[in-house]
Amino acid sequence: MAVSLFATAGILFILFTGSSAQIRGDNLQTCNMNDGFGKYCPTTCGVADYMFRYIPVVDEELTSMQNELETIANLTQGADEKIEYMKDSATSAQKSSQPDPYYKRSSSMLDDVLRFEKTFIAQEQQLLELQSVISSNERRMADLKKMALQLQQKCSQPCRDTVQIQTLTGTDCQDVANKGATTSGLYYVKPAKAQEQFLVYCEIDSFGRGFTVIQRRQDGSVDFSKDWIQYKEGFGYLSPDDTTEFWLGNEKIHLLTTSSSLPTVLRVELVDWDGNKKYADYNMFRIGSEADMYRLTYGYYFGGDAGDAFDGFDFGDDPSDKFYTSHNGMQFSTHDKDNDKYAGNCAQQDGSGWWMNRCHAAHLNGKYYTGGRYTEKDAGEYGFDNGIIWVTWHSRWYSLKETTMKIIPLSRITAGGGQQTGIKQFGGLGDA
Ligand SMILES: [Ca+2]
Repeated sequence: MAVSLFATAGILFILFTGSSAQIRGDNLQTCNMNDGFGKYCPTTCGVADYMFRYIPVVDEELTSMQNELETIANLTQGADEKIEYMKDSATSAQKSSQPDPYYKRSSSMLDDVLRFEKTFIAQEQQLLELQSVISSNERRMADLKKMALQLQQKCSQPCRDTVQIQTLTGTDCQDVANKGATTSGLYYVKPAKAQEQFLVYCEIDSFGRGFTVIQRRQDGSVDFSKDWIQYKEGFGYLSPDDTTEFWLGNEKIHLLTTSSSLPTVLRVELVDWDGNKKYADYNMFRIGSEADMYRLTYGYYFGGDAGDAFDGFDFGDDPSDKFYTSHNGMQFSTHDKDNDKYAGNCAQQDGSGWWMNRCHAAHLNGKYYTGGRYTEKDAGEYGFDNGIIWVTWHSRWYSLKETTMKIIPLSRITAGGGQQTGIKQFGGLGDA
């Protein structure tokens, strides 16, 4: 009896721990950088699917619990009858006032009956408690089912658990475009030096230009305060429709910019909170190897209306400002790997990974500030300018709304009629 009760309690315990872990959403745990690019975080569709998969298991557990309860109920009923029978026979034994042996036996039997009755009452109490636990559990199950149903209704469209990846591949997005790809989206590329292919978002325009996007900010949904390994491998999410934020990863950017002897142009595109768009181009853009701490080098500023923030900026604090905020030749720093030119740790103070000097005039991996303007007080513990900054356009206390960093071979950047075309093309607007 007791054994069977404990077993029931055990099942209940498993059910409870199981269901609470489920509510929290195990899927979230798997949605990290190790999961690789190209996968969405669990969508509501994914959660609904998960819950529906889970319901049959719980149903089964509930059924087996109910069976268990029925067995117990049967046992107690049997015991009930036994007690009645024992009472009856004890009474009849007393009534018959037979000589001692019988009376002794029946009185010790009565003691047994009393003990038995006590246990019985205690067990009945336990049963009641168990039953109330079960019914509250059933209520929770019903709530869960309702929630799952609501979630499913929200997913009126088919769930997109997998991301659409284009079939063409190449050494980079320009190569993919040269092979005939005309649609922006996710492609596998394999630069000459790469051991294996990896996924990138290719922005392909109507001039057949294929930009390989290496950084994207647009809504602050991804935290860019990450460590060395994360910046090395990349983080955030790639999406086929350019709706998500990410850092492609220093290793991949290194491979993309050093596998070919042809010069690569970095195009920086920026959008402020009034919807204004500007850009800056840098020719012969290269990111060194990890041994050289992913050092940034470029040949020269190639133009653009956002200004040359990579060259540093004279903030007016000190004549050396411009020198110490330039970025060409700087190694990459993260909070856990300080390669900057500052006595302190720029990346730690600004909560980002970047080619820090002492510290920056351009800072596109900075903290996302909705609305743009922020102050020393907003900047937390250290109070430095830690927003998304391009200081030749907006001040360091203005954080940009959107940024894109993308690369393309120099030979293709002017396709379609020079820089002006580049501006018009920006943001997917218009044709020449
Ligand atoms: Ca330092």
